[in-house]
Amino acid sequence: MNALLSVSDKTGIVEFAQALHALGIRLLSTGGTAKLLADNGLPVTEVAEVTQFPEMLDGRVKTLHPKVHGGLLARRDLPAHMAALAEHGIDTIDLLVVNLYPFEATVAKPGCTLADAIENIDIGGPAMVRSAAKNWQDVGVVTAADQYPAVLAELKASGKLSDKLRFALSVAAFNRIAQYDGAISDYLSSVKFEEEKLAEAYVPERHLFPGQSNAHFIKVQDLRYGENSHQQAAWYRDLYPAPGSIATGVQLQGKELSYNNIADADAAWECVKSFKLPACVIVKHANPCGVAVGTSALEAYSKAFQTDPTSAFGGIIALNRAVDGAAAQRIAQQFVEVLMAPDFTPEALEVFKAKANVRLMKIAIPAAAGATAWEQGRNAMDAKRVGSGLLLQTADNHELQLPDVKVVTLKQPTQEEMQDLMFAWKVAKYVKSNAIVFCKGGMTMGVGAGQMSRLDSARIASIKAQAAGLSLQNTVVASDAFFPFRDGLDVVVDAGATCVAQPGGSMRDQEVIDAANERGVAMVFTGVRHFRH
Ligand code: 93A
Repeated sequence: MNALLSVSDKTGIVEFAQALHALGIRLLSTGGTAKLLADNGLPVTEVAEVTQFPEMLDGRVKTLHPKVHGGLLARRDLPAHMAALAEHGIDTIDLLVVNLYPFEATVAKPGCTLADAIENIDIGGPAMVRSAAKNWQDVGVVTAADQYPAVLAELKASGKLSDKLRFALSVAAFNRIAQYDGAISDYLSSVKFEEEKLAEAYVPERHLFPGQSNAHFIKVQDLRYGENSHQQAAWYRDLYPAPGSIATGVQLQGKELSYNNIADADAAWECVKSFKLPACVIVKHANPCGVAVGTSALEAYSKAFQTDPTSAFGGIIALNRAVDGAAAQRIAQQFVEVLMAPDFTPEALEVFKAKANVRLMKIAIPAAAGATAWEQGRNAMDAKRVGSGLLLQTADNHELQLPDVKVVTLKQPTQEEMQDLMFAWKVAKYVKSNAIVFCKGGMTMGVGAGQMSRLDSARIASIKAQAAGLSLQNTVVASDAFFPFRDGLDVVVDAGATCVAQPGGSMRDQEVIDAANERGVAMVFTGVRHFRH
């Protein structure tokens, strides 16, 4: 059996090659890899010796030779193929171990020039990987160090690789090539071609325009079904997932995530990430049914749960602080589908061991202020499928700042009310329109979501508060879009709100301001709208 080893990342390659050698496998290798193996006392044949052709053009042409590709591509079951190999003195290559020039790492480095990037486009490596992966029935193709143990295990057990493993390796190989080519196309597409600047370091503006960058998706997993059981589904992530986005999460335990789990988890996670204080968001059917901040994970959860315990049943829960034993014990008292947090203490994990179905997701909280939107874990773009088309927009990443809030009534909000208004406004951004969100003391008191009429959202919020045994007296309220008439304002004031936040901008703003003054409540304009459909 012949193995060809040609790796840029040489982690673990010596040990792997030693094990192959011990199994009687002949080692072929390229310049740098061959030298490392020889330095470690392994008998290795240089590819140049096999091809009878020296590596040339600074290594650009090392393995691009019929003696290599013939050995990889020949079908062992076809006598004509084997006769051709014999005629040209070509040996089969049965195991290919390749990892590619580090293109992604190179372009991620500050100071990388276009020339550096180009030099790190591997040609011969992917060519061999494709040859071997195409001929998976006869060749095992290893493209990552974490595949070494599985390959060795089978070779040691039976002296060959199973069909199943060779096929899995082939799929992994083509995935890797797609990812690699995606990275190259992504980088090059973002280069603004200015001849005089080509030698300068170029930091590509990634993640801005779909079609131009980050337009490559990698499958995370197939899903059992889609929104409903008769729909097929899969989960894809961006080639460069934003740190702290749910695509970067790790599932620690529990049943497989479903399509709806992932969509709701995303809604909960995006919302909880927006708070600096310990916060908890409980989502049902894409809407928060309880959001709160507190002094700890336990307090934030307990408050969030109070908003709407009925809806919280089977909810998706996100916390922006580690879940400790106390919080875990309290959360475990309710039926929970998914629980997300940046970490779980060993005590918390112990609590959920007894609830093996609960899906625990660990996701990092990304960088905060000062970082780019992407570094803060937010998508730059939003997409929605319509008919046979696609609607694209930059994501709603607007964050309201206190100085941008304009008080428009005679009555000023108190400091406490202002804090609650800012909290309510943040929550309203994550509630489907029309959104009406009553809050007090850093927790939601009533959420009206997804109604065709703003009045109905206000009424529903009030009915739900009542059902949860909460009083809306002296609450603040946020409305995701302006009140077109005074009636919406009247409904929320009748319900008990003393302070209202809305974007403003209606033709009848004055009528609504007059109404607020007449009713003796404070009102602020935010100047931004947060429709979410
Ligand atoms: O420059 S290449 O595109 N041309 C080739 O013919 C070739 N063959 C292997 N790059 C090529 N490789 C790559 O060299 C492999 O994919 C691997 O990443 C690297 C290993 O080189 P060395 O063994 O000299 O360290």
